[in-house]
Amino acid sequence: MAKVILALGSNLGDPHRQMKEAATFLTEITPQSPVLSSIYRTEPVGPSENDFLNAVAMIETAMEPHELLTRIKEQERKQGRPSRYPKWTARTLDIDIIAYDDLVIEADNLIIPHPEYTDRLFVLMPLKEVRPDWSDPATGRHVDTMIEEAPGIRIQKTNLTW
Ligand code: PH2
Ligand code: MG
Ligand code: MG
Repeated sequence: MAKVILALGSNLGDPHRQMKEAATFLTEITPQSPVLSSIYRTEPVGPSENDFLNAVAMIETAMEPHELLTRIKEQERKQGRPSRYPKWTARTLDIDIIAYDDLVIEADNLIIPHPEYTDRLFVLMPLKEVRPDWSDPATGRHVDTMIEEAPGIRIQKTNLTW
């Protein structure tokens, strides 16, 4: 079984409901319950107007990375996200594979670890909750260092429940 870190985000179509549906999906594809961070309200990075809800989940899965990606894309579509989608626009649900064990891969459609999470507080803060000991498998940088060096955004832990 591989330990996989996923980042969840939504800023369209009742984001709290979208996040809860995503968590239900994760329980369906894994034998053990996912470990979930708190839900954060975050300032959009990029041109999107609405605040996001963001969180991190850690799952254990026997699925290979590409198979997992296919299941995730299916779920994003089920939750109302068109399959072709301009980068950066508002979205009902985005699930990104941040890391898969300590694998480092660069395929056309899948780069692991995720190439952009290292300077995104909306991933790093919830990641620190779930894995306070986290170091990036590609660079070895500790999550605390990445948090210190990431550009500041408005980010707030909420009391929203899963
Ligand atoms: N996702 C993006 C672009 N910008 N900003 C926030 N706050 N949260 C996100 O999840 C997010 C974003 C692209 O996937
Ligand atoms: Mg994505
Ligand atoms: Mg994303």
